[in-house]
Amino acid sequence: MATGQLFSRTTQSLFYNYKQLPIQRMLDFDFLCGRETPSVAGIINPGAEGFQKLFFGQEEIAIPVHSAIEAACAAHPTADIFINFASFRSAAASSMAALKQPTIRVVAIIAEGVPESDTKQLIAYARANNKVVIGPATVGGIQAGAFKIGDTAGTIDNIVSCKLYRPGSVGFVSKSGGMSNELYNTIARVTDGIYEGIAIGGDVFPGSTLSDHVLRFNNIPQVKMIVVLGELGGRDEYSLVDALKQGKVNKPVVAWVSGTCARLFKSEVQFGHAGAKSGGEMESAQAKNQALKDAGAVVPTSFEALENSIKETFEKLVEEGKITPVKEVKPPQIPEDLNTAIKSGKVRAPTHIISTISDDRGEEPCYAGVPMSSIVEQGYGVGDVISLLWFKRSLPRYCTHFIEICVMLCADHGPCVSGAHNTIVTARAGKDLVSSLVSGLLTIGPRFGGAIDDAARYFKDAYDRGLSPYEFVENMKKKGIRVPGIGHRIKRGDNRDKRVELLQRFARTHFPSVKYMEYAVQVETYTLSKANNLVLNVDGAIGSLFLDLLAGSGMFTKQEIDEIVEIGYLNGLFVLARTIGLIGHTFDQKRLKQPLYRHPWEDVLYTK
Ligand code: Q5B
Repeated sequence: MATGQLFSRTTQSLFYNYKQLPIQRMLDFDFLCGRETPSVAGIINPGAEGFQKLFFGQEEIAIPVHSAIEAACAAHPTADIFINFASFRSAAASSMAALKQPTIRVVAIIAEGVPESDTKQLIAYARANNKVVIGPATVGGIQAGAFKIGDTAGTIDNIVSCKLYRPGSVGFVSKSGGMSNELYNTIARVTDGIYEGIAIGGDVFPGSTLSDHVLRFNNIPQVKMIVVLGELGGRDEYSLVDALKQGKVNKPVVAWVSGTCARLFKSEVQFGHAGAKSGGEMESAQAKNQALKDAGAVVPTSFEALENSIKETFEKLVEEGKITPVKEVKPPQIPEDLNTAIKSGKVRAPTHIISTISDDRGEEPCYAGVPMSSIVEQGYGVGDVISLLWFKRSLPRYCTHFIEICVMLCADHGPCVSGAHNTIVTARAGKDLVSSLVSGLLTIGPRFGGAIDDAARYFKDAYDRGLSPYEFVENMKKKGIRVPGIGHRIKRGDNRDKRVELLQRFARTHFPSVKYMEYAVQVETYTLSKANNLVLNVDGAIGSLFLDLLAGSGMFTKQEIDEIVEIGYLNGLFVLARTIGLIGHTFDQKRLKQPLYRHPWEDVLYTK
């Protein structure tokens, strides 16, 4: 590997698997460093295409999303870093596909648990083709002030406090991603900061090794000293020992191999990383620290002393005039995300919707405060759910039973009524379920099924004002208004609507009072004296009986009843019920494979 710079201020990457947070963190880092172009040129999200909106400073930018690696590389030929956030199951295959792209130079693999045999193949392919693999099981790496992989260095606050927004003089390589954060901080405290930091990952076979990066740092003129953080297990550190002994590294190296505590345990201990377990003595932290020291690295006596070793090495280089500490710059302020600011109580924002009937933010959705589990466990029915979601309260059982009877009785009335006819015609025109359904629903109105609200309004007004049925009907006639809830196309005085009879019988048995319904019956008696089809129809029966339910249940104030009638809740019962039938008619037509409907000419009066 050797050679030098992996990244620069113009480096761009392709990000595999859409993960909003690490991408946003990369873009925030870009802004902090004053980059002109975002470091993520494209996102690869298998199976998805389009754009993802993300912030670049204060502005939103649209980053192209590609469904395949090949397409992304073709669209962004200058993006040469592949940041792979695939799961351990698909990380190897996607990394190999990326390595095979001529435009990709470096692949960073974040996933832990990639099979070692797969990693070995990736390493072999990368070596043979002069490409670099960072990871697996890594947080990535960073070139201060230039380019950052994914979540490296954590939050923006941490990046600012570690001065990673501008380059320093220290090259740093670590096995551990978590510990690299710690060391970014330490190095920022006692030197002029990081030039580049790489976490190679904690697997037994890392895509690139500690010595690979040390030798590379040795070739980067801006890197004046190198800090290495190894760990027990494996022999990676010995290739660095060899490089030091062979004089391949001419910059000061401060090194520490952590895991010296392993000797305190009686048996072998597996630490956090797959590779972090001491096998033989050679793999112990003590042996590796000693070997590094013998090879010429500055090795402290403990991890606590590492900070001082770094400090002394840096100050010596300054004294010798080999380092002129960089001038401090003030990074720009990254605008805080609204959600974070709200959470911390710094700002408040108006909501755009108000809702009082349901809430799905808790463990389970609630209808008017009643959790789903209670609805199921307490044997609630559709009537109870309607009473919660429409009326925001649990109504007595006879009321919810009445609602359920309304739904059942109005679910369908054959294929010839307006709604079913429209649905059938639409379904036969090849339209889908929702189109067929709404085409039928749209016929519900003042003449068909949607007279319940007006029936309730007019009957209530007439009854409450004490009008006799005669006065009421004749007043309506004078105004030229048909009495809503009265009249039917096929039902007659001698062929009553069975639904009306059933509803009346139920209400007479269970309702405390049926005064509005009795008034409607008196109106019917009068209208029937005018014409035999002017029966109390199903809309009129439901409208008048619901007035009785509202007034008699004791669950509603007068004001609430007026509001329900005024807003017009009750047509909802017909809409809800008839939806069941209209869906049935749609399925029926589809099942019967009925062709396009055309109305017969003979059934139309053509006239001038
Ligand atoms: N006349 C329902 O009319 C219908 C009068 C009236 C005073 C009245 C008509 C009407 C009010 C709206 C209403 C719901 C259009 C009906 C439903 C669901 C359904 C449907 C299904 C299902 C029927 C003949 C004469 C005229 C009119 C007079 C009629 N209605 N006078 N008040 N309400 N009702 N809708 O038969 O002197 O000859 O000029 O608008 O409640 O939709 O099964 O099909 O489940 O699907 O076409 O049950 O009653 O009568 O228009 O020929 O009128 O009676 O003024 O008098 P028709 P028309 P005149 S339930």
